[in-house]
Amino acid sequence: MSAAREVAVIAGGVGAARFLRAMRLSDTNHAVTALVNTGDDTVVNGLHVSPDIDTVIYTLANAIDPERGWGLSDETWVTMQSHARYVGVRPRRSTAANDWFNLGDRDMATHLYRTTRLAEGASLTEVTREIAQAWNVPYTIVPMTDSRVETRVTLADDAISPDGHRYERGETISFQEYFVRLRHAVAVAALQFAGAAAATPNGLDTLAAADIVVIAPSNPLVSIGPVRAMPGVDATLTARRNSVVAISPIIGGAALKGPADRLLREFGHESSALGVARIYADICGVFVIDEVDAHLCSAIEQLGMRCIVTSTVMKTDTVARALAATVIGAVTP
Ligand code: FO1
Repeated sequence: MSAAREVAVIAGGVGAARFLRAMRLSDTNHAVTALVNTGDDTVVNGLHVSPDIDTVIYTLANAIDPERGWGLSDETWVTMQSHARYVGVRPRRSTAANDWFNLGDRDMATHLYRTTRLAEGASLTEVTREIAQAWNVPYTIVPMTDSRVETRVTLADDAISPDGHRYERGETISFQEYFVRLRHAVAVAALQFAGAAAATPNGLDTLAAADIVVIAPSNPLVSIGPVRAMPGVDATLTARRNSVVAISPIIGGAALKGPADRLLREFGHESSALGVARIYADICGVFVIDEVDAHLCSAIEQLGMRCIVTSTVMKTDTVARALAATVIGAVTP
């Protein structure tokens, strides 16, 4: 068992949540702060939803639905199904009775709590702390900012969603419309992190002072990208680059979940661990890749990074625990 360390984890959704759970499984009581992407946040049926924060909290609470990777297990969908009554009377441009972004009945309590507390004047940081406490999460979960930053996606082609909504080429839509309504099965021409340049990032002091910073195996463009788009984040990481460890979310050229591989190609990157390493080369000194990508190690090291090869697919607790130990062990105290 290694000594407890202060660890900051820059986190997106499912991959990050699984890595944070792996940290919990490892034997040592590290003091972990997760700085979580909020570019995916959305308002659904009047409720403020923070998908990545909730995925992290529910996973650490062992309450996540393991198949979907989002929302709660043993969920019911009565409220969702009850929207059907109102769909026919909804004016054309209204977002009422949203029936494509699925909020389970139990999950909805979280969004009701968050929305009410925000309306009472609490910050997203405070509300997130309260929600994490309610779920007995032992780590500090912090939204990347309390300012509003919105990931927006510009479509490269005309598209039609499975529920029949038509989108035009060049149209800019919210991240959740792209991810959920269009099932990220459309070409993307541009990404924007609206509000990021003017946002105040949370946790810059933690990013500077932690013993280790981990960039979780999250989408480098749409999960880690919004965090990096805020002032001071890249500079803080660059200044301590040798103790920043990133885990590749791309394994054997593909993402385990989500559109990371497709987006990398669309934005001119290689869809490989090497392609991700190039994106992180300025801010990160240690890059962890899966065994299937071992042949990429020397090219990654030519970027001036240390490359570590290990099992990164956290299918079993044994693999997860070993990955967490390898990542923490990569930086000497
Ligand atoms: N993902 C889906 O694919 N379909 C959904 O209907 C959906 C609903 C949802 C509700 C709450 C929540 O916290 C997450 C939800 N997600 C859903 C996941 C979410 O869109 C993605 O995890 C992220 O934004 C990408 O990291």
